[in-house]
Amino acid sequence: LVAKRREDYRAPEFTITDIALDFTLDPSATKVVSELQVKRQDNANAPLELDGEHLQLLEVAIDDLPFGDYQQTDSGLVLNNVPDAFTLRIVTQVNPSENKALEGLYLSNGVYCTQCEAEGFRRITYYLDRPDVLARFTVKITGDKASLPTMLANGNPIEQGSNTDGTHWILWQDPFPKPSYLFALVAGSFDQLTDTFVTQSGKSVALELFVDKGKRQRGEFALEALKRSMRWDEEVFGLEYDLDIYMIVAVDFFNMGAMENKGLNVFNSKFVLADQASATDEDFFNVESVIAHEYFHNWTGNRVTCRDWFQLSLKEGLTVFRDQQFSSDMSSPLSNRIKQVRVMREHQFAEDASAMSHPIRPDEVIEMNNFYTVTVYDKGAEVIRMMHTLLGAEGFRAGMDEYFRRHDGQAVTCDDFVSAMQSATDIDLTHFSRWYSQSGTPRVEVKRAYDAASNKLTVTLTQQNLATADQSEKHDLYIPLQIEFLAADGQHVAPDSGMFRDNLVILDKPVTELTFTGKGSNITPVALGNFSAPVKLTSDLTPLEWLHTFRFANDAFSRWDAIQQLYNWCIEQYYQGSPQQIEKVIWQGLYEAVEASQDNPEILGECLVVPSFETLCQTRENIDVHALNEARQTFSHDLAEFMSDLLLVIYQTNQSDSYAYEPAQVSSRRCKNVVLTLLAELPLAETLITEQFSGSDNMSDTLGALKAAQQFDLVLFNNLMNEFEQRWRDDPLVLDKWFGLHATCDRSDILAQLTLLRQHPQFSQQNPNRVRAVIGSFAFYNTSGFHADDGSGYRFLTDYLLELDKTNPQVASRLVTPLTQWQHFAPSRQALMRQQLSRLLDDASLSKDLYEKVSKALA
Ligand code: BAL
Ligand code: ZN
Repeated sequence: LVAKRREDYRAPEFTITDIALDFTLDPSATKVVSELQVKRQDNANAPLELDGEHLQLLEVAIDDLPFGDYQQTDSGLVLNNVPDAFTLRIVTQVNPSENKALEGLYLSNGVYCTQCEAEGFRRITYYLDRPDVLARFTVKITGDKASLPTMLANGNPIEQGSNTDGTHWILWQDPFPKPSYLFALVAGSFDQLTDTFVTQSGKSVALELFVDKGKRQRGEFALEALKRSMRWDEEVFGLEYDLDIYMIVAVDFFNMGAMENKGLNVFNSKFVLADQASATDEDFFNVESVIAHEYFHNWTGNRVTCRDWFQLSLKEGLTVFRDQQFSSDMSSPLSNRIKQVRVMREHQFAEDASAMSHPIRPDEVIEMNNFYTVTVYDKGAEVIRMMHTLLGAEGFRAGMDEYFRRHDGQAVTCDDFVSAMQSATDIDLTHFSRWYSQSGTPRVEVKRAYDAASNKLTVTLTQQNLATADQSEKHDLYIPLQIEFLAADGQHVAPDSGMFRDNLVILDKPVTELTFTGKGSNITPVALGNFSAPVKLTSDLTPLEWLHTFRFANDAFSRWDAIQQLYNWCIEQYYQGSPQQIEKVIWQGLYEAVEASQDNPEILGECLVVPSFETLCQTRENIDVHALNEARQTFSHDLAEFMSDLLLVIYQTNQSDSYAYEPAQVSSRRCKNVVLTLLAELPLAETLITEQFSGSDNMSDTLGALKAAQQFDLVLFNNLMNEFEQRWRDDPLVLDKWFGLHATCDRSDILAQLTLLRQHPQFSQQNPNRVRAVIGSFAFYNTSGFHADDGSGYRFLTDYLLELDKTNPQVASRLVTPLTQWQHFAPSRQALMRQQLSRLLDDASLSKDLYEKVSKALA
């Protein structure tokens, strides 16, 4: 298998200006007639090489005459001796019901739907399936009138009619030229929600949301979220919607979260359906943010798209940043920022430390689906955020305006984006743009040295960029570091010079020094405010200084982070077998920090979450998994015990009367449930858990009780889980939460439990949500079970992936991730994990998705 390289990009030899598609839908034999207007782009006599996979070719004609001078290959169709401009007609047949990979055209619970990004269109018809070929699409769909009353494609419906054989047809036209990955078709029977949005220029847009029959009420929140997104993009970026109709369809079988097809988003139903009884606050949040994300793609992705797939972060990093800003405006900046940083520290840092390390703009790809990663998305968004920090909100907006002015309607590169941003700032972004080409997580160290003779304190900020699996040579990066300095009395002090702006210093060389003259030695640097750069920070702060930071820092994120650093330090003392190093004054300090925050459930709810096992792994090497996991748990237990009286008070004061999804309630509920999980370390929690479970009027509290019960004791957990199953057994989306809780339970017979879960009537290997809920939850989050000392957890995952890979390689390749991230663990464990990776590689029919990740992980 050969990797494609970014540097090998060549402009296409032909382009397609128009495509007319004609679908006759049939579950096992859908006929696709495609009529293309093709134009040669260069003068050479090159053949036309079209992409195509899993297609049955029925007919080829050029300018209405049958054409036979072609070869079919594994990956497409090569047409020789074609004219410079011509009409190409290709007829193919596909089998949607057999398509279990869920790419191209497939059936989701009886609904025809498509997924074409990145390279799924080639499973529908032969085409130049690359993002830099933009064509106007016209789509005719014919299907059974009774079972497929709704038939949708991109753009506007322009004509429809009925046939005498019980079928009907509809013609859709999308006036905006687009790449094939943005094509969509949906046909089925739905409940429909409709609304209207009037744009800032007064245009009326019809909004239509399609959900499974009987789920209409669960779609209401998503529709409201869509309207909020549309308004926000107008207000913040001046961007208005461009078609007369915007459609969203929720389907049950979907590999990704959602897809931004022009005018016709297709969503995983998990990110559309939400109501008080069935959805947690987190579900509501996710629905709103994914709805916004896909909507924002209409400009950042669709109007301006990617030249090639190596540029994926051009649209994804930028659109994630935009949805993050939106969510932050809709709810709370602090909890949003913490959520984003948790993703970076738990998952992105892990990816960068693994064999899959890649820059946000990758250089080499075997299977593009493997690069829809936390690096391209979330680190990509962090890079955009740094530009926002450097340019300021106004400068950033000016740069965005210029980006659209230059590139609307084009397929462009990350360099084009940076160049547009450059036009809006005096800061030279050349050095900064290395963030696009360099992989790995920079380390930044903060150290202090005091010279008593001159009464001068020097704060040294060192950046270090270590080799990664994909790149041995590294360069210094341009790192905007938000920083504040606290004196012993909590007052802020400023260095003699060297700041770029108030509270912002630029690290653009290996070592940067800041000095304080005449201010004594007792100054606490509070670095990485608001997580201003995606780096790992180490510093010489003492535990008491972390508490000092919590008390006095201005930046709310830094206050939260100080507590996290202190927890990390405490857990390390347990891990080293010397918890007595944690003096009474530190326990007391933590108690007082919590006590002082009682009227702020938002920060309290965040501060009372102990760093996850995965986060703890990112700053350690040669890890003894069970010792670290136990250290974390014992610390949590001792923390809960030390402040149990206070936790009880907090639990009682954060009870709300009736449910509403609004920021104050969400914070308070989260705080209450975080406290309940901590209290679950103690015997007194049983009554609280059972009472919360039976009295709950919403899914957040119900799930909070179940999570606490999982922590508390297996008997209670099983009882409540059985009750929950009875209530929700016919609701697969809700039951996914139940599957996930079972799969993450710390119990010795976990593999037997997983086998039972796989036999559950609601489990289906064809449905990615179910697979992720059971297998994904186990592999990613069941530390004790997945990392069992005998390697049985690794073997279980491997057995499963060998099976799943035959039908859905994309999902299999996502789930292999924890097995490939062995780098931080002790050598004996690495060997066990690699043993299972070798079993995967031994499979001669392994998909290229899995091959790419597994072969790298074994290299
Ligand atoms: N473009 C794939 C799904 C998403 O990021 O919106
Ligand atoms: Zn996206």
